[in-house]
Amino acid sequence: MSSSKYQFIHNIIPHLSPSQKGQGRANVNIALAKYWGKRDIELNLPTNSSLSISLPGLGTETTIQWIDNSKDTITLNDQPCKPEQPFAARLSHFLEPFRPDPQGGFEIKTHNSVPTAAGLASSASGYAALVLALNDCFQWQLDLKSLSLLARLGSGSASRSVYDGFAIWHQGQQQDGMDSFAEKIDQAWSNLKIGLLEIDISEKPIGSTQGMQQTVNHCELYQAWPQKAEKDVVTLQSAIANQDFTLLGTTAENNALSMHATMLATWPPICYFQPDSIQAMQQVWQLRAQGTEVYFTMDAGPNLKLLFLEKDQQQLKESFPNLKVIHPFSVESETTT
Ligand code: 2P0
Repeated sequence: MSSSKYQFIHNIIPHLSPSQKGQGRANVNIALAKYWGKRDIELNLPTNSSLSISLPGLGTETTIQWIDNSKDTITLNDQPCKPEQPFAARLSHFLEPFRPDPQGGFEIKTHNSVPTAAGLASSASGYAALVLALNDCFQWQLDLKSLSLLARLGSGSASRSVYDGFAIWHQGQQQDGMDSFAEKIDQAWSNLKIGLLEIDISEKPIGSTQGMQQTVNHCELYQAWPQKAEKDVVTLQSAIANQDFTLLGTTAENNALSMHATMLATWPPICYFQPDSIQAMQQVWQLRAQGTEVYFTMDAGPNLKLLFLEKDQQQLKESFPNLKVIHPFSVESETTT
C-alpha cells in the first residue's frame, strides 16, 4: 500500500486505539449522474462528480471488533468467508491502515439486506457501513464528510452511501484527495419512486473497477465524458431543487446511456446490455410515447432502475409485473413488490 494512502487516512483519523465493538449501517445508492473513471486508482479519485439517491431498506449492517493475537475473521450473512475469497481479501486489504498492531485481527460480521434478486452492487453500502462501524469501534466521532472520504477508499460509490436521500460526490481537484467527498443534498421528494427491474442477476462479465479502467485507457470517446457528467450533475441539482421530474428523468436516462456509449466504444468493447435489457428500454420508450412519464437508469449490469412518480405506480406495476418499488422519501421507507 502506498504512503499516499496512509497519509490520507492519518490526516483524517485521530488515533488507532479501539475502545469497543463497533457497528454501522448504510443503504445502497443509485447514481443519476454516474461515476465512471478514476484519475487515481490508489486513492479512488474520480474523473467526474456524480449524484445519487439512496434506497432505504436496502443496505448493509456491519459489526467490527479488534481481537489481539488473531487473524481477521469475516462472516457475510452468517457464512464464514475464507481469507482468500475475493470479498474477504478486499476487506482485509482495506483494513490494513486501520490495524492498531500487526499481531491482531478484526472480527467482522456483515449482513446485506440487498436482495440478490435486486441486482444491486453492495460494495457502496458495504464500505460505508464498515467505515461507520470503524468510527464507532475506535470512537473517532468523525463528521460525515470525513466518513465519506474514508468510505471512498473502499469503493468510490460508498462515499455517497454515508447519506440518506440525494447525495453529490465532488470530483475534487487536489492530488491528495482531501476534497473528493460526498455531501447530502438536503431536499426530499415525496412522490418520487424507483422501480428495480431485474433482468439477470448472474455474475457480470467484467467488474466495474476494471471496466472503468478499460474505458479510460481504450476509448477515444471517453474524453467527452467528464465534462458531460459534470454538466449533468448541475442540471440534476436544479431538477431536484425545482422538483422538475421531466428534467430529472431525461438527464438521468441520457447520462446512463452516455456512460454505456463510452463502454461500447472501448476496445475490447464492454457491453452490459442483454437482449431483455434492450427490450425493457424499448418498453419504457413506448410507455413515454403513450404519455406515461417513466425513465430508466442502468449501471454496470443488465438490470434497469426505473424513475417515475407515485401517480404512475399502478400502471408501471401492470407493465412490469416483477417490478420492486422503492419509496426513497416516504416515512415508512417501505419496499413493495
Ligand atoms: C455509479 N458505478 O456511479 C457507477 C455507475 C457503476 C456504474 O460506482 O472501483 O463499485 O470500487 O470505486 O464504486 C460502481 O463502482 O467502483 C459504480 P470502485 P464502484 O454508481
